[in-house]
Amino acid sequence: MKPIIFCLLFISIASCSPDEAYGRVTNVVDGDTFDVALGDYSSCQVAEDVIRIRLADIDTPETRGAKACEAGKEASAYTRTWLQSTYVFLDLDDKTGKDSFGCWIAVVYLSENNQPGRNFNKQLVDSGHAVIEDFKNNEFDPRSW
Ligand SMILES: [Ca+2]
Ligand SMILES: [Ca+2]
Repeated sequence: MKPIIFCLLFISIASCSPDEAYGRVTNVVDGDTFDVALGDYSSCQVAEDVIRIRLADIDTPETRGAKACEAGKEASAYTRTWLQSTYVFLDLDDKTGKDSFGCWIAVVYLSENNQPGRNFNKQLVDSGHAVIEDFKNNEFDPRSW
């Protein structure tokens, strides 16, 4: 039995994919930042139980500071409506990982029938609440979304 379990674990860690981590959104900070309480099998790169996610390669309007605006609040409300208390799959950045604020850079997939479904990064752009901003220091390429 044990070799089989090892194999399965190895496969899930080796594949760079939408299901590197899985968990429930516990707190939405703003349009592109939120906290996820990780589920049991999200073992790979992450040691913490709750991680803060920053959506990769997109930019939403600010909700705080000098550049705060109404559009920032609307983006936050949109993300809260879609993600608060829901389960999501995460493709974490394998290149840099966390940004300078300690947030994991990730592409987030909505859970549909317990499988990674819609790409939420793309959905936020398509809905008009964010724009693409392709940072080169991560593994993601928005052109492939
Ligand atoms: Ca990854
Ligand atoms: Ca990128």
